[in-house]
Amino acid sequence: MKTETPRPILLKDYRPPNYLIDHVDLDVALAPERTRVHARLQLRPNPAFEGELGALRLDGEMLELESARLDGRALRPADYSLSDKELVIGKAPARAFVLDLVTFCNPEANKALSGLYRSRGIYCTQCEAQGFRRITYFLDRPDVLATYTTRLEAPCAEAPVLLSNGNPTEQGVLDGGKRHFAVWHDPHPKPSYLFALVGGDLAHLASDFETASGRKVALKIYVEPGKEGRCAWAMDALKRAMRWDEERFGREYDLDVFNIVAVSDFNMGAMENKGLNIFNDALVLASPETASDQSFADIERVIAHEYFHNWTGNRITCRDWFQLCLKEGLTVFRDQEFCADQRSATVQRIRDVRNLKARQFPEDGGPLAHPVRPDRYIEINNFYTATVYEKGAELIRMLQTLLGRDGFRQGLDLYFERHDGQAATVEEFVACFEDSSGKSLRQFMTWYAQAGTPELVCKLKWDRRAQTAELTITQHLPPTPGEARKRPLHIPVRLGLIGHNGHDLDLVLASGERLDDGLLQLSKRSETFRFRGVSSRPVASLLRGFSAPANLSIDHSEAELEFLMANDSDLYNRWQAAQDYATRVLVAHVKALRADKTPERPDAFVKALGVTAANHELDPGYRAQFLFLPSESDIARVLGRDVDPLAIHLARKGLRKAIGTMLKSVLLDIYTRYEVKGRYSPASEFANQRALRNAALGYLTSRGRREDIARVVAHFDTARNATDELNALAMLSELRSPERTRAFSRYYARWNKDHLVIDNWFAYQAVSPLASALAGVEKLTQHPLFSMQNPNKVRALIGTFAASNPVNFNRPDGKGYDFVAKRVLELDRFNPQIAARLLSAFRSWKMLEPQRRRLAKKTLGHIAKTKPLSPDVAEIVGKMLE
Ligand code: 0A1
Ligand code: ZN
Repeated sequence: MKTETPRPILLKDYRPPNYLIDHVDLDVALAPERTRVHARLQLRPNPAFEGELGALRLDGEMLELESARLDGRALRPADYSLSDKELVIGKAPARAFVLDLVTFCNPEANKALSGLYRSRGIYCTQCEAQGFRRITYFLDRPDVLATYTTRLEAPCAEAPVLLSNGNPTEQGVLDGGKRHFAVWHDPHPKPSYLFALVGGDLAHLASDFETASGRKVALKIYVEPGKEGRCAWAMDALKRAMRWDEERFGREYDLDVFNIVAVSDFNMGAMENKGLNIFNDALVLASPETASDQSFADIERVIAHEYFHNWTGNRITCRDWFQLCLKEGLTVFRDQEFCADQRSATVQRIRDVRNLKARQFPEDGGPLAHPVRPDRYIEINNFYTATVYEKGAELIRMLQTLLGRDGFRQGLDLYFERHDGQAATVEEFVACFEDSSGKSLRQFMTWYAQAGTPELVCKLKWDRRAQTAELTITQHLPPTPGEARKRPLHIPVRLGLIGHNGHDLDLVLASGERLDDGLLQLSKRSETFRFRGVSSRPVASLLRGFSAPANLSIDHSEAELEFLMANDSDLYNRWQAAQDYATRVLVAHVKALRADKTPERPDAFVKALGVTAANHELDPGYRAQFLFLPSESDIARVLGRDVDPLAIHLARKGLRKAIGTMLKSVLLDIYTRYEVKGRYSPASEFANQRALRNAALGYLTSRGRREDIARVVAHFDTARNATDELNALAMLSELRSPERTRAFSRYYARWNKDHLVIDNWFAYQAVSPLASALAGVEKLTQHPLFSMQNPNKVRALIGTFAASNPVNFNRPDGKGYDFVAKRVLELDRFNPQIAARLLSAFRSWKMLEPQRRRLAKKTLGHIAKTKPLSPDVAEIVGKMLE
């Protein structure tokens, strides 16, 4: 392990590669501890490279080089040099040539899960971002695109299934049937990070798909034998995604096969390798008993996401890793649009915004803030962030808002036409929209380069005599690390002015221009918009549909918030008004608690909430969203400083109890009315009913009376699907009662043979707000079913504790911090990516009240001083303490 933090890599230093690799032949003989890789690389000097050609520097890590031949001639030791990072051929030819390299790697020992590794006996690969260099020496950068022919060989018994990218071309047996081989050819030039291979004893579910132009595609989802029955939903989602991409964006699939493999040890959610997506099995396997509605929805989204990458990421890839948002932001936008079409668009938008605010806003407001397109990094794996993904998607959505759906589609079509087969940049992408629309997006580019969440401070003045309304919007751009002064952004603000009768007013600017779509475009620091013909005092509904990733600040009275909750024609903003109102109540409650005062009663808010909860004309899924209060971290973010997580927890608990008590009859009615009878279906219509019903049950349980506990226990005992069972378990986990212990024992007895489902058992213990939680989590790290080497287990137990249990992670004695820090350091020895991710749980430490802040800083200081540290952890802790 390297001990020093390497120097950052800078965007401005980008140079094209001096050599290109046109074709790669790989011959891989799989063996657990000594896999042999023969790579034949067809190289040539890059005509686009300026200056002296220089040495050929091939990336390589954790490899043992057996031999190297250039155009068939063995290289002598003097011809090359070797380090733990590179193979350097000092005088490579200035013409096309062939390099044959034979190397060995050790998949069994690979616990970083990057490169070639084994997961429960299955060989698999993860090459994004820089894992291919752990398979062979290579120009391991995304602007080197090659076609690949891959031959895999293994014992039949150990790996009866052998897969790689592209189409299968040949297979056969060797050694009298003991061994076998398979050859795959991928005709689409791709960067090395999209390479994949799989070998193992796998079962599969097969289906097929015919593309719009008549190509027949064989679809297969490979899983551990015995789990084939849990793939149907993923297969269904895949086919819907394939059709949707044709219909919405005109994108067809381009190979004869599409394979998905689910493995149990995976650092992230899934990976879009060309024609061979590899998934974390948690995002493939689903049955009514084992997967909640949330899991079904996540599977649908991620299956679609990886599939959509085939065009946005694979056919057109990134020139360099600074351009990561080019594929990720765009693909997240596409998966969001897909989900919105499959389900209720408003509910989907609310979910996406909740997720953005929960994950990206804290990143943008803390020491880890970075632009959607960063201009420096030490370890690229640290930049697979909510900013690159989710804020990146918001930038694409803003483009669509600014250009209109048709204008956006034209720009995207041009992008596909112009850059198919290339490694592109954000500038090239945005230029397509400028060229197709004729509009300048120069100022819009600032969104890509500037970190931080803008705050829009809005003031509305109404002039009764002149019958005009004047809206002033000022953008405040808070400083972020290394960037004190900011430039104003080009911001689409969708607006409605609502009259006293609850209807939207016509928006006519003083100039006479009508704003039929309600879209204002902000480009200066402060701008005033005047509307005429406004005969009564309007209520402003701003940032409708969350038209830009910004914080909105406007002085709405409580009566106005209630009015918006009941009347806004934009359902997203109705929900937003309820969240704002709840936040206001909760913040006041926290402040009262901290000042030892009695908080005001929340009756007006609760009554307003009750009106929507009881409105059976509204979609149950939407009403469930209405009922979900802002999270404890949301409240912390709004407070911004001097945060006391315990006070926040108590305030929220108090409001939940008040809701449960005041709205008891509405909630009971929901609970009885929305019981879903019959066979389980993951379709959103039914999932929404379950969501509303479980939300109601949660409030009723928070009252804590005998009858309430009996109700949730019965809900748990009689649950016929994972959603009801898990919701009840979550509610019971908050109680200090024998029912809690009994529920966890029953859950364990039922699911301990299922390595995926049992993760819930770990997670729901980790999330408990009870004072015993930390001791419980520490003990669980010794449990025979727990393993630090399995990222899902680490996420379920330690990740949940650190990220979703603010009260106990932020214990006033600092023991929560110490526990997580210890685990970060332990993980860092073999899986730096996961270690660095876990460490990000400290990202909001600067907002804490002084005592906790001091303890968190001490813990971070201890991590920073530890040696050795991976570059991954060193970079994060360094930024955290800057
Ligand atoms: N490109 C994948 C996510 C991914 C990124 C990095 C990985 O390893 C470091 C693995 C997967 C996606 O967006 O789904
Ligand atoms: Zn992606």
